[in-house]
Amino acid sequence: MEKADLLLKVDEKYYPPKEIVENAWVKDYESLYKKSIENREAFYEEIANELEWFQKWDKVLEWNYPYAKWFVNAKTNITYNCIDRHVKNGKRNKVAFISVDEEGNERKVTYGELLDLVSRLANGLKSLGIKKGDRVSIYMPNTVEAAIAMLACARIGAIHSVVFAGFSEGALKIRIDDAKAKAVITATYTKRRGKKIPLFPTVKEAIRDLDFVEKIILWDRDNELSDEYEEHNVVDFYKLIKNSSKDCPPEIQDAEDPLFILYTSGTTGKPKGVLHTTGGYMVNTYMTSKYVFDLKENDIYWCTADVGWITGHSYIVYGPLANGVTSIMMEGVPVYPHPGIWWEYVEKYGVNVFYTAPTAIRMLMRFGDDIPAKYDLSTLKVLGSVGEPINPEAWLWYYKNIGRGKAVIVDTWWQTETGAHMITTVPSYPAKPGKAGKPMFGIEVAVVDKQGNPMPPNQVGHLVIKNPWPSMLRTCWGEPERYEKYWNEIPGYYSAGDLAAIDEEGYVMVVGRADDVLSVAGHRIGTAEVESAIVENHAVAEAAVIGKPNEIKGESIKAFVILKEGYEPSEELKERIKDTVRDVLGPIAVPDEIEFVDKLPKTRSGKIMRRLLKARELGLEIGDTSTLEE
Ligand code: 6R9
Repeated sequence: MEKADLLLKVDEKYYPPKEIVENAWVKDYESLYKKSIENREAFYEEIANELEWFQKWDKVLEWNYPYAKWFVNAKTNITYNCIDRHVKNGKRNKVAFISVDEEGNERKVTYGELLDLVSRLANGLKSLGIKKGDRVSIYMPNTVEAAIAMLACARIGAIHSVVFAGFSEGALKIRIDDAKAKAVITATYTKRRGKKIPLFPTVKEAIRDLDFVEKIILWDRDNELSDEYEEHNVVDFYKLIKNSSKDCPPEIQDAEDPLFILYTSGTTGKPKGVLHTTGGYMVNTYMTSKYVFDLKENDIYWCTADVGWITGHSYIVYGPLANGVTSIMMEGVPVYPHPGIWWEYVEKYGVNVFYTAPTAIRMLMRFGDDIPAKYDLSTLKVLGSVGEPINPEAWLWYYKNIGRGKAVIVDTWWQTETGAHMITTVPSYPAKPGKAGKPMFGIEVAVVDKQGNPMPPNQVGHLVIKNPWPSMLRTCWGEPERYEKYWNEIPGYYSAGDLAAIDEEGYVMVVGRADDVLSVAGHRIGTAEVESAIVENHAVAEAAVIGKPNEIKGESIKAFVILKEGYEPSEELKERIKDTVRDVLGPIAVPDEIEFVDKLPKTRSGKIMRRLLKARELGLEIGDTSTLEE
């Protein structure tokens, strides 16, 4: 907890500029928060009434611990609120997405065009036999085509399951298999650092033994595949769009009909399929986008996340579109072709709201203050942070060098499971560097011990949410027991799996994960997932993985590996093991360090005590070893 103690000392408050407070949707956080807690259902109902429903709810919430139904019996379609509603309200020619890449190519898609593309693809999916409730895996570059694919599924009530395109064959296969996807939507490749990274071959390999996958819908980016190439199960994405009708009435979805599955790392080797439903997710992503980013009609908004993560789902696709703003989507990395590329685009497009991750900020910081100084960043008013704790040094750099003291920072804490922001300050409220801040409207949080007793101010404990909320996960796909665990770990509360502390003024500081989940460059990676990838290398008998503090990535991965009889440790073997992890899981999960060992510390029940490995590695107190085997 040394790092935490250090952070707790940071208590300086940064007040927002007057213009931001005066123009904000939420001018008085305290009173709106109070109102939202005094009558939570009335609060969410008021927000829900800003959106369109084919039929209104009988009841806002039906809470049958730990199962919730929000907007009971209401009917809507999220794409109707994200697209049709704006087209109907005179925004047909307003740009919805500006899809850009590393080379400065851009593609603008208006709300009218988006309606056309999504409707056609939706009809195309129907023509392939995909219907309401079917699962469709999406393995796409971070371009507007990915958003179109997601929205087309949502239009017809098919459940999308986006898999981050940085994942490799093994990770993709597990996800397609678990969801029993009927189709996979993919592209020939994605672009990164000027290189084409093939996607289609990975999909073909991943589905080789999965006979329930009936179709691959392929975005042939360079029209390089000839007609003969189209086998009976491969359909061309744009041909399907072109050949389908543009009239596709949205499927009437119940508020509780599933919208998507998104896999996230847990404490076992198998990822959890977090399930989100329609109505509550729509209301909460709409509300938080509006209030936390203070989105206004003419704002240019840019979230640098990838659609493969929850941040991309909620804050590239659904939340911003529900608010009808113009969003930028970029395919590529923040440092290519040069480390000022993001700031170049902020200037070029006049970005007002910018949302990124601490790992990116720390990386860009290293290139120096001169780089952002070259650009006009004066349009920025809200700067968001997400994915991991932002250290005060990075916070201040972001504030000074990007916001130039004129923009506010919102440090948004939330999870795949929560669907939307849970803890953050709103733009009109003073922020403290390194502390996410205050609970969102309708949300009550606490920091407690394992029994659920509240911790005194500034003491680190388990972060819990005390009430159900509209965008909460409804279950884990096919594994209700894993869902129930969130609510049973500390009875009565939702356990986030994070450690946190709350100061005397009620600002929450999230310190990090409490479980065996790593946070590498803001991405959640289960230690068990990496370990099982390592043992796929034929030379490896057993492996244990820990996270080590890393200045840029938050955590780096170190693996302790026991080799099988007959294999000798060598540098070359380390590289081969890294290759195995890259092939199975993808580059983000590759260990930075590998150490060969003869044995691993284990509990009597055979569980690897990663805590001990970590303590030894970092030269810390070993702590309780009573369960150690020997
Ligand atoms: C949105 C997202 C969730 C985990 C979460 C926590 C960490 C996210 C944070 C943060 C401190 C923040 N996390 N935002 N920690 N401050 N502002 O990242 O979802 O990929 O599911 O990760 O990320 O540890 O539990 P997800």
